[in-house]
Amino acid sequence: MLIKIPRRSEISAAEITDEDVFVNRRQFIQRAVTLGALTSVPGVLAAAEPIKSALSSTETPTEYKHIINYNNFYEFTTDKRRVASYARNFNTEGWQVEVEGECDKPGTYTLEDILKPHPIEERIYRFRCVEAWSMVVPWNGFALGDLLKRFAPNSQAKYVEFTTLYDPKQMVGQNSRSIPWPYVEGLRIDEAMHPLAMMVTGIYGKPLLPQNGAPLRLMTPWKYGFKAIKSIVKIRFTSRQPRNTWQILAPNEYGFYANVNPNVDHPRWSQAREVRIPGLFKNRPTEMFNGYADDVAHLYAGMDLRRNF
Ligand SMILES: Nc1nc2c(c(=O)[nH]1)N[C@H]1C(S)=C(S)[C@@H](COP(=O)(O)O)O[C@H]1N2
Ligand SMILES: [Mo]
Repeated sequence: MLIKIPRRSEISAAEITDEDVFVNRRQFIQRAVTLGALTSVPGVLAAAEPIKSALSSTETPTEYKHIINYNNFYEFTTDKRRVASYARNFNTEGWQVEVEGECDKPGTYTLEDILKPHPIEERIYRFRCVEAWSMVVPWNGFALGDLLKRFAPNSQAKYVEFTTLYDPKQMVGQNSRSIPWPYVEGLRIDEAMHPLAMMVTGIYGKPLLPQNGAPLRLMTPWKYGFKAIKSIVKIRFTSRQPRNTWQILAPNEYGFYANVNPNVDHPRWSQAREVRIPGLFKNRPTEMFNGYADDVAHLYAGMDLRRNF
C-alpha cells in the first residue's frame, strides 16, 4: 500500500464546511426537543436524525470535507485526492447483495431489504489506516451483527467474507491488474457479531458518497482501515478463514486480523505513531486496538498478536 503524507497546500484550503451545517442542525433539533417543539421540526429532518450511540468517541470529528476528499478506494484510483472525482458518477441504483454459504437464509437481497428493519445510529469512531493516518468519523448505520443474524448463519459459519462490486466500466481502477479484483475482506464470526462492528450507510447524517463506499460498507474501528470494505455486493458465511485482498498481495505485510497495534510495525514503516488528518506530523501515539482494547481485547485472548497480525 502506498503512503503519501499530505502537503499543507493541498489540505488546508479554506472552504465552508458541511460540518458546520451538521453541528448547527443538531443543535437546532436538540433545542426543538428541549422546548417540546418537535412537531415544528419538518418531518424529513426529524426522521433523518440518527440515534446517538453510547459507543461514540467524545473526540472532535474530522471535518466532512477531509472525510470525503482523502480516500483509499483503489477501484477508482490510488490517488487519495482524486478518488472523489473518479467516483462522482458511480451508479448504485438497483443495488443488490448476494448472501451465500453457511446460513439458512441465503439469497439475493435488494438494498431496501437489507436496510429496512434497522434504525440508523450515529457512531463517532476513531478510524486508523494502516498507512499511519487517522480520522474521527461520525458514521451512520447499524450493528453488523443485527444484519447477519437475519440470514441465520449455521454452526459451520466460523467466518464471514465480504466482496466489493466488480464493474470496470464504472470503477476504472479495476482495469489495472495491480490487484486481483474484486476486493475481498473477512472477519471471524465473533468479530463480526461484536457490537462495535458496523454496517455504514452514511456520514454526518448524509447518505454515503461513492468515494466512501456507497451504498454499504463495513466499519471495524479497532482494525486497520483496509478491513473496512466498501460498496459490498456479497456476504458469504464460511467455515474457512477467507483470504483478504491485501493478504493475497503481500502476506508478510497485511494479515487477516489487521488489529491496530502500536507494537507490531509494518515491514516498511513504524506503527507506533500516527498523523490525525489534516495534520502534518505523526505526533499521536497509536493506541492498542485503536483505543478499543477494553471492548475487543477478549476476542484475542491467548493469541500471539505478532503472529496473528
Ligand atoms: N473495496 C475497497 N474497500 C476499501 C478500500 C479499497 O481500496 N477498496 N480501501 C480501504 C482502505 S486502505 C481504507 S484506509 C479505507 C478508507 O476509507 P475512506 O476512504 O472512507 O476513509 O477503505 C478501505 N476499504
Ligand atoms: Mo487504509
